Amino acid sequence: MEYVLPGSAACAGCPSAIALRIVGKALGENAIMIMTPSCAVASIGPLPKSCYTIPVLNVCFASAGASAAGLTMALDALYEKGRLKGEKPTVFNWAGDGGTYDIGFQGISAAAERNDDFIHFCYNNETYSNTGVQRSGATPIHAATTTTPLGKEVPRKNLPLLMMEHRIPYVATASLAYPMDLYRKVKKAKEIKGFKYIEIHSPCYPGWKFPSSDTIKMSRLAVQTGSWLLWEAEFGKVTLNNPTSLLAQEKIKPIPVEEYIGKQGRYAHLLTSPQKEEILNAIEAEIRRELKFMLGRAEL
Ligand SMILES: Cc1ncc(C[n+]2csc(CCOP(=O)(O)OP(=O)(O)O)c2C)c(N)n1
Ligand code: SF4
Ligand SMILES: [Mg+2]
Repeated sequence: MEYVLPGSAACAGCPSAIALRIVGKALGENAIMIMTPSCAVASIGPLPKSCYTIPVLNVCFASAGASAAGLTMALDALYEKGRLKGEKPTVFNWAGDGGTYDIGFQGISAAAERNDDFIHFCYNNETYSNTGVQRSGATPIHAATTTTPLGKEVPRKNLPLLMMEHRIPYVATASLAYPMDLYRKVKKAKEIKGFKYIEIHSPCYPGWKFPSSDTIKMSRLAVQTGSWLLWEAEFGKVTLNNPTSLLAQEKIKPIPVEEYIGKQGRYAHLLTSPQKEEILNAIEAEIRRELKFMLGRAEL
């Protein structure tokens, strides 16, 4: 099964398209996708060459939580009345970080608290890419965007952790550089009833300014430097996944963060700054703190 056909209007090497292909293979064709405004919507392409192969509902930003909740409940009602038979389709949201962290958060939080039965996927490219690379709540500190031209001054939110604190059955983070880990997590989420949240780190070359052929390389460096952590939580029980687990236990050393940041034009101002060493040290200290914090959560 292919969810994304040739004819997609996405940029070459688009992380959303790559991620959706993997997710599609794990979910199978019995699924219904809801999308909020984003590159994923803009990528659909003009009819008759639209690129997604399953039913898609395109809803407004604020309503991802409510739309998926309504859809999954309507399906449940139809099964209860005997008007539908067979396996219930997997209902899932496909939303960006803007749609998840910021504009859609209220409805997503409400659906999580109700434990509505769907998967919310956030492909996190750390900006509002579709509208010209504005900062989002997921943009990391110091990254330049069109609304933070001198670099963002505050850190990103930790949304996967916030979602876990909704006491939902399943939360996971994933990376395009570890496709089998992503595939396994989606398969697992599909089998669990209730609200599931999966966030996929999605390096986006036009916004981050790296060569379009390096999407996967950048994804891998994010994990190997400890800038993006791989973990999952079932009913609040956290498990760190490799290589994050090995980094957290200090069995392997993180790659210096400059190897990752230095390859992205959005940090160019930082690399020529007189405070460069101080800032890089602070970023690495924060990485060590987060690894320690997540290891502590895993040991609870
Ligand atoms: C309520 C509302 N505000 C703003 C917009 C304009 N808009 C469309 S896509 C987008 C950016 C979405 O960012 P994200 O969810 O991260 O997806 P990406 O573009 O990065 O794929 C914005 C601000 C809109 N469609 N609706
Ligand atoms: S801007 Fe980024 S997320 Fe949007 S289509 Fe291009 S690569 Fe994909
Ligand atoms: Mg985005």
